[in-house]
Amino acid sequence: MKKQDITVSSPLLPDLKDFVPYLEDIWKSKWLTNNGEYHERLEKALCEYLGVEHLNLFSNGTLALIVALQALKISGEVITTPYSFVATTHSLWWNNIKPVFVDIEPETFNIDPDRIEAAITPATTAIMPVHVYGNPCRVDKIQTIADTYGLRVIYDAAHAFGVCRDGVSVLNYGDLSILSFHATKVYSTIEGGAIICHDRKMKHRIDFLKNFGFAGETTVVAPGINAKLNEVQAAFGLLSLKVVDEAIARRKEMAAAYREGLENVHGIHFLPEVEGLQQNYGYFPILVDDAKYGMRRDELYELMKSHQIMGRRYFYPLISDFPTYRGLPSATRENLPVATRVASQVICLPMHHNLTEEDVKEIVQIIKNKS
Ligand code: T4K
Repeated sequence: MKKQDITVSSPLLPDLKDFVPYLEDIWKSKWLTNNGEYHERLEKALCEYLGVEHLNLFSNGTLALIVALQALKISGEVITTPYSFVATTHSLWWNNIKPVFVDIEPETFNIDPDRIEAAITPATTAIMPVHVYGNPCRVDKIQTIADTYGLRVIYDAAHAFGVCRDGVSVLNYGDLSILSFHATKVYSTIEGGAIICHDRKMKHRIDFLKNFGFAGETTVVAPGINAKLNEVQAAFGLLSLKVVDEAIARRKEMAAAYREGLENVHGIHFLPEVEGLQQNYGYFPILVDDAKYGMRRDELYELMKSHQIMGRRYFYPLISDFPTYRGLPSATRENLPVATRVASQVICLPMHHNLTEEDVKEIVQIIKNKS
């Protein structure tokens, strides 16, 4: 039999036979979208599961980011990281906001809070950090800076589903956090996302903004957009919630197997396990230090591909290197040395609940043997 690709991610699918009764129910009710019953049930279930007070579902994480900026009326300049998926910075661009890139920390690959103050100008209104790969930013330091300068904080927490430190969800920090429920994520609604906020008034404002600004049949209170999640996807999300813990447990085992297999490979580095952190094991990034490893990152990437192992170079190129952003004064490589190095060395290894011990062994062997 022909070998199948080992993909970087694989969607979490609820049991099809459990989905059928939900679909029958939706068909019978003929209520397909616009804040239906399943939508309401999923918002409640996610609040409970994640340990947050208010959550608005969205049709994807990118629209959640765009609306979060609208909800807080952010303008001018926003300080952010170049080491993320393009959607982070695109959300600023779509709101006519100037991104200001700040370098990342080598320990976490998250924005370096010690460099934020130097990037603040009279036009700065907010900070948009990313909990990259689900590893929490230094939230206390970021909040202290925000409080000192009167700035808002919007976390792109697209990777941070279920991540808790000392039992507290990282989604409870900042003014707003956004999640992505894309098919490639630990938890998914096929496409989807959410904004987490901390008070009912803000929750209502976001409800309006994601539904054209409607606050009643004939009342439009803001220039909103259409970013609603439909009933079929909400039902899929309810069922996925039942299997997500099992999938995370499986990912944890695979991450441990990678750690064990790769710990003594000269020139291959990975992020350490952090005590007190409940992770979701969404990604397993390695850094390839070519001088020590004896092979360049892109050569290893191609070698893996030749074995049908589809790692991904998340996040290369840096956002600041894309044509839209590279002309910005903060986009220079001199301003972003750590992010530039990490982006040139990173490969995210396949990481999902469908991976087998044999898959991990094979990947480790290829990395060890360089052949
Ligand atoms: N902020 C951050 C920090 C993000 O990482 C993202 C999204 C966002 C914001 C925006 O959230 P969304 O608007 O997307 O909700 C993927 C995802 O499309 C994207 O959601 C994600 N981040 C980004 C990191 O990765 P691609 O282009 O790499 O995905 P793709 O289609 O190449 O899929 C990767 C692998 O997954 C495939 O080789 C096979 C497997 N796969 C994929 C899909 C879609 C499946 O097995 N089944 C599938 O249905 O972007």
